[in-house]
Amino acid sequence: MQEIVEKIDHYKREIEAASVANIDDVESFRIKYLGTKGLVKLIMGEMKNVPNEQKKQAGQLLNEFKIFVETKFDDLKAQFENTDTDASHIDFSLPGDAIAVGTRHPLSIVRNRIVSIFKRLGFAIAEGPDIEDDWHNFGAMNLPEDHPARDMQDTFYIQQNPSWLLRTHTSSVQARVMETQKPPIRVICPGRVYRNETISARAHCFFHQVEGLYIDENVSFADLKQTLYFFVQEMFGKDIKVRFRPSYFPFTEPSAEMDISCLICEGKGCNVCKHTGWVEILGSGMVHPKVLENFGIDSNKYTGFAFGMGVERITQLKYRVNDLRLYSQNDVRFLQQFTGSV
Ligand code: 2NL
Repeated sequence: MQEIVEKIDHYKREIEAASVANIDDVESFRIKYLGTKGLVKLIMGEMKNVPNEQKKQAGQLLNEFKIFVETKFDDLKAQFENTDTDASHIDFSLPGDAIAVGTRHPLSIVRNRIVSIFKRLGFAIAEGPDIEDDWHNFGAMNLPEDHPARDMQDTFYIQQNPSWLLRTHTSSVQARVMETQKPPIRVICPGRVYRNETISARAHCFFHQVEGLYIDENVSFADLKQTLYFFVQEMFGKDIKVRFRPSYFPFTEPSAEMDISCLICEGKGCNVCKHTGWVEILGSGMVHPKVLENFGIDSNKYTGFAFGMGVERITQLKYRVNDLRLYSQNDVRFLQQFTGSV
């Protein structure tokens, strides 16, 4: 017992005098006195040699000693903790770190512009799933069983019998609109579509489309022409000229492709318009009566027009992007060129 008392006295003096120069010294102090093999533990180990009747007193002494060491440790540590609350030396007038602001993707910029033009004409926006069943993508659109677009080579099948596939156009979204709404219908459907193509500058396995559909009584081809003419004037400027060429789509009859006068050479002839003065920008037509009937819409009462355009194509004409792969490579040197565009 006497031995412990002396030891504690001795170390108390040593600890009282202890000083530290840095945080490493504080850690050495902790290890020396409070560590698992430290002095406090060592003296505790000696308790077993103290006679039973003195154990209580020795225990108390030891406890006080332990608290004494811990208090000293806390004091030493506090010397190195930042207790500086004086902000007078901080210059609040210094400029902050600039936040790197991203840019909108060119396809988003162009899609938003297309959509906002049609919104002003009273079109609502509709969206739908990228993964579709055969009916919404093909069947309802009057694409016959043996149509090449249904080919495994032409699109991505997730499952067969029954077919689940990646949609090849956003007509599937319009199919869902016709399924759930009654005419008059006036919707615009932006979205990503897929084709099983080998990737090159001019082809990709996915691209972006905006399709439109307008069904009501007395909707005519004149409405189609004027609506699309208004659209290209808003998109490319009032001086734009348009022409319609007869075409074929299984879901429209009659069908037409719309060309605009070449923006690059103003119709004089260049390699963008292949020296014709015209560039194709979209496909369109009067909705095939069979498509209307597929959704229980009376084709004697109602008519409609529909169109579809590739957002990449419009972006290429607006921003002269000549390689489709740039749109999905995420190269900031490309994307940063659209800074400030909304
Ligand atoms: C193109 C051509 C087109 C349509 C899409 C359509 C939708 C319904 C009914 C009838 Cl619900 N037609 N869409 C019509 C004609 C052309 O797209 O070249 N797209 C990139």
